[in-house]
Amino acid sequence: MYEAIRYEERGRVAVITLNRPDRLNAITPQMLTELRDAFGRVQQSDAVRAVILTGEGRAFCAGQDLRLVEERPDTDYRGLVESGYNPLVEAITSLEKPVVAVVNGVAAGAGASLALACDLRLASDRASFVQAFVHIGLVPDSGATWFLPRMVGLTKAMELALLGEPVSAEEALRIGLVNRVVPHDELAAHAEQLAERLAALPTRAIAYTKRALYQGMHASLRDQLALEAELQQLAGQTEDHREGLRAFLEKRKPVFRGR
Ligand code: T3D
Repeated sequence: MYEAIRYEERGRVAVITLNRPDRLNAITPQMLTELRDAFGRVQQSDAVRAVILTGEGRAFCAGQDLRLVEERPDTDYRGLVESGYNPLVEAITSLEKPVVAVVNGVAAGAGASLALACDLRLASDRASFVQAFVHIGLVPDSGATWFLPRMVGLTKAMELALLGEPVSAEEALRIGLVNRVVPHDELAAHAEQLAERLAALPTRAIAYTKRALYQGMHASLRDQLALEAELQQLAGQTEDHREGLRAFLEKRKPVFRGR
């Protein structure tokens, strides 16, 4: 069905794999279309309750395919970013299921941005992050200028964006760019475990929590308090909330169904 990515559903977990390993999974227009489609499928599916985004081969993603940029006659960069990358970033952040970037290798340019747009980042100890844009005279895009300062602070974000130096997995963990770093050979097992754990959570509450946290990045305290009340009202009507309460009172583990 797809060519530039692979899409699999492993029980409650969808695994989306960037699949151009010979080009370090560099992004093409086709890959963007397929990714948007895949995240749309996940959103529609009742069965899928967590997503892994990862790369085939030695890289996570090297960003925009620069060979295509060189070849293409189109100089409408605004249009390309607005219609290609931006909807994908929004599809990930607004997805009502948790998304884990399983960063198996280098994540550069918009490839790094895709990882930043995910809700959690689990990195191999061989992973690295490069704000590569400056090396080709471009501006960090696909949300990088929004995510970076919020994740690592303005001082570090400025350094990463201006100098474009690679950040090792260990350094990424230290500065708050990733959540966890694991030995490369154990990455797949850790990814599966984490995604399974997320898939077993109360999915509606997770969706509302994502929304609250993202909106909170640019809301006043008053607006945020109002939003929390509104979302709590929604969460309070879910089956999973009732199950969580029952399980607590019955001193057993809850079995959430994502409803
Ligand atoms: O245009 C628009 O629409 C605007 C949007 C822009 C969004 C962006 O993402 S701009 C940023 C684009 N990405 C980059 O600038 C990163 C370019 N790549 C690199 O800096 C390095 O390749 C890496 C740091 C990612 C990895 O370095 P390394 O030493 O591990 O690998 P390498 O030897 O450089 O690359 C291996 C191969 O992959 C090589 O091909 P070859 O020589 O074996 O045939 C290289 O050309 C190819 N490759 C790597 N990155 C890209 C790529 N081919 C096409 N596009 C790439 N982005």
